[in-house]
Amino acid sequence: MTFKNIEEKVINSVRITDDEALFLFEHPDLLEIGELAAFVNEKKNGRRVFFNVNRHLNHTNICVNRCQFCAFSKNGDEAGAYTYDLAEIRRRAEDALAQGATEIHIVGGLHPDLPFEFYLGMLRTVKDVSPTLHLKAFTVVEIDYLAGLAGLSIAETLHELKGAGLGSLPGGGAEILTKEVRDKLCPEKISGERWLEIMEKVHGAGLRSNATMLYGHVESYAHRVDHMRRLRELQDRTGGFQVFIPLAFQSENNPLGHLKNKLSGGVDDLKTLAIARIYLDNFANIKAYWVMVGEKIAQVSLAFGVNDLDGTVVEEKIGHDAGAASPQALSRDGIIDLIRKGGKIPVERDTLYNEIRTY
Ligand code: V47
Ligand code: SF4
Repeated sequence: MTFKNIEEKVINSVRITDDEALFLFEHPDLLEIGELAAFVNEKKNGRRVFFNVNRHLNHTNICVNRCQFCAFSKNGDEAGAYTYDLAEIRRRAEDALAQGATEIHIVGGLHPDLPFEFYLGMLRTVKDVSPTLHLKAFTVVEIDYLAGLAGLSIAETLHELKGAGLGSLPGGGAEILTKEVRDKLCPEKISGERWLEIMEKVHGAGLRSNATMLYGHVESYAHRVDHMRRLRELQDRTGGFQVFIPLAFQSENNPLGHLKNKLSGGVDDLKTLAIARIYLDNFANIKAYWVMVGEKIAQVSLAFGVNDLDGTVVEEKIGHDAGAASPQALSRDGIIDLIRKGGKIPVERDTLYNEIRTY
């Protein structure tokens, strides 16, 4: 196997194999990989780069799970544990609307006591503030938990949540789908198979979703390829994923911190984004989440196959509790500037990737 063989396949729109993706991860020439990823992206998206104006809302950090990489979750009686009531949710949604947000991104811990009604009430509250706010809410890990709370099937749970205003799902909870990594990272969390099974039902219910991959901890390159293979296979069946988002592990305030993967760093961030663009040929969008990789790597990644920079975010807890050095928020003008200075054309999108405005 040589880089040239892989390049030839990619240029001719032939799907690359798992072994070839692994070869790329081990290939020392970052710029060659980046150039190939940029070629694929240019063919799909030209010079246009998406962003959106959104606000994150983490309704509670109290969680019955103890994922080893998570610095956000707390026990109910621990200092810093919190749960917002519906008045607080309303206030934050009103604030987001006033800032021009088109999306509220809601995820939180698996709270031991909140009833299913609370979650329906939370969605209805945001929709009551404005029916135009798109609700991208709950990882499939939360969907599984809510179904248990409500005593409903996954399909029934999704139906209830949709009725209350759910518009799509974020891509969290995927971590690395491979069992041997998951056993080390998050043994209490649903399995990789269950994550995929629920995601398939989400897509079957007519909801679009995103897909993430948490990297840079205890996994190997082969685990990353295995993770992406499972996503590519599901995408072949459903077409329901909108975007792939690699999440760079932040190592502070969590039990896995001392194991910070020797592979991770700026080069690895760019390589991972570029290989995702090349390998995930059935994903339209590859997102650099500036919160985790920082604004500078996010900007440079636009030359490595990336066409989406997420959004304004406003109040980010999950990465910052774990030591992320990025700011809490970017303004709309700040993202536009980042994209323009990266030599690309900024396009504001809504959550479902409809264009709102080209700048
Ligand atoms: O599933 C938790 C990750 C995820 C850490 O869909 C960590 O548009 C790094 O999924 N270091 C939740 N990552 C966030 C998420 C997300 C973020 C932005 C956009 C979208 C989208 C989804 O955060 C969790 C986990 O993989 N995470 N702890 C950490 N220490
Ligand atoms: Fe809970 Fe999610 Fe943190 Fe795991 S990652 S401990 S499920 S909040």
